[in-house]
Amino acid sequence: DATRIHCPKLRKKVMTAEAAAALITAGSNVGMSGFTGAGYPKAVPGALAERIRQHNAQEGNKPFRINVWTGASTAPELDGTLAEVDGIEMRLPFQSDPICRDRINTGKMDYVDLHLSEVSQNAWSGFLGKMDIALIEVAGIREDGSLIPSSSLGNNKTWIEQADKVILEVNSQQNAKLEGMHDVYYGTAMPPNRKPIMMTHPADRIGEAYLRCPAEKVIAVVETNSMDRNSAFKAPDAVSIKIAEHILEFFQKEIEIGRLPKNLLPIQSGVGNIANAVLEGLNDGPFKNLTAFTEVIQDGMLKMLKSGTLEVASSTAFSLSPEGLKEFNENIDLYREKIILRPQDISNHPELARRLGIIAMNGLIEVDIYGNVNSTHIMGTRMMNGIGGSGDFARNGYLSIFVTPSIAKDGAISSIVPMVSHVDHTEHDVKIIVTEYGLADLRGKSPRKRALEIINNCAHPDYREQLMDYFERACNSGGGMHTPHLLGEALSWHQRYEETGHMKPKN
Ligand code: 0RQ
Repeated sequence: DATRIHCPKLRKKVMTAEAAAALITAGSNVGMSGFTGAGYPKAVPGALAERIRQHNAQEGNKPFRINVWTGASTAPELDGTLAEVDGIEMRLPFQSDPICRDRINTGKMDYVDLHLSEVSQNAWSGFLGKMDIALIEVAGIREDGSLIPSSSLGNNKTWIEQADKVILEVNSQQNAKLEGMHDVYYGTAMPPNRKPIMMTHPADRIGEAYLRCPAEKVIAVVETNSMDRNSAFKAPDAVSIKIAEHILEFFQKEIEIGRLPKNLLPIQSGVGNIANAVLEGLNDGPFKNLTAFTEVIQDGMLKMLKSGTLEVASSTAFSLSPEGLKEFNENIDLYREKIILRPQDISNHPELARRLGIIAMNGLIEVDIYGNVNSTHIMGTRMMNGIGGSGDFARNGYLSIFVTPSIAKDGAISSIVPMVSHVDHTEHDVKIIVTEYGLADLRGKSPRKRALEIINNCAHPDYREQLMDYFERACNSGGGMHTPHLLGEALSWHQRYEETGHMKPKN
């Protein structure tokens, strides 16, 4: 097998994952690669977890823990394995691992949930403390020591620049033809020295294909050969197909009215089954020459690129199923012309989302009758994943669409509630809500008009009466009429669910 390490200086630093893990000290802030299960380090985190396990067995009173900063979510080989040995003191800025989630929600791990566009700026500002070491997966090392990024870029540029020491994992499973697909922007600066980002189309290239990395910083190089996480998607179900239909119909109308061009505006789509179904629906629809300005490329987007529905996709990472990855690898010559991977501070940049006028489409956990959206917290207290890029795109996009099934947990939970138990996207950031029952267009509507639109168009029929009853009593309560509420009752649905397992009152 031909080596992927072409820099002689760095070839001398090749060692085992165990030897590299031994270079990470307790209490370190470690900046790792990885975004939605793509491009995360595969070997050193596991070796470190084993070292932590052994340490804790001997010196449990002085636990060995590190702080883990990434691009976004990773995989069991990183978050899972380190969380399992209670090796993570603090995690940021996004995760979706079940063990990690359990540690966060039982109070054993601190979690800082951040807008993904803002992480690198926070790091540069010093708001997060000093980064000690970067642990980055790459697809190869060039002769001059520059790095060929792998299946995600995330915060890698920032982590390499900020860390004194860098550990590289060179993964030979990553397709060698990823080389050239990346566009690493080196023009970022901190205020007051910031300049406009000269991008007016998702296809614009404004940076370099490689990550710069001073060879002196590299303290270890580990060779790996394993696949990204690649979880499978469910085939679109009846609910997600309905949601996709409502969105397509809405787009058609907006084009007719002249509020959207025929090829729409750059689309951003979140992760998950519903988002993927919407993309499948778009692919089957009448649209042509679409563009995407997004943070993850999932299977649905590959299909759109292949069929020609989508001309180009700008992203920071892939999030493919095993079949999606196979399709990508088999036809990479086609895809590499149409996909650009950027650092997440660029893929999610508020300036660019606003300038390009993106159409943001993201999932939600619950939305209230006035249009405030909770994307992160179950019953107001338990973390699900994190806000991710949804806030970057929702607030700054031309249209922000939030999609959700009208109910969760077999109907024990209404996704539409009197008041959300946590707010991620305020009423000001939310323009369209879609469930399988219909679409609520909140643009230009006052809170009371929005309530009627959401209850009548989106709520599950089993909950409509209960929602309308709350709304009407709130309106007649003698309280404020701008956003009428019954404050003592606003969160009673959640309280009831916690106590009885159902949001509906018994009988
Ligand atoms: O849990 O599988 O255990 O039953 O939440 O819900 O309906 O499958 O929807 O996969 O699209 O996820 C908001 C979490 C939606 C996601 C969220 C339970 C439900 C199920 C998942 P089970 P669905 P999705 C791009 C943009 C924030 C980040 C973001 C998310 C599970 O979209 O993380 O948008 N968004 N990033 O049963 C209790 C409720 C519930 C509920 C759903 N009201 N109460 N449980 N569930 N609603 C990507 C990145 O940023 C990287």
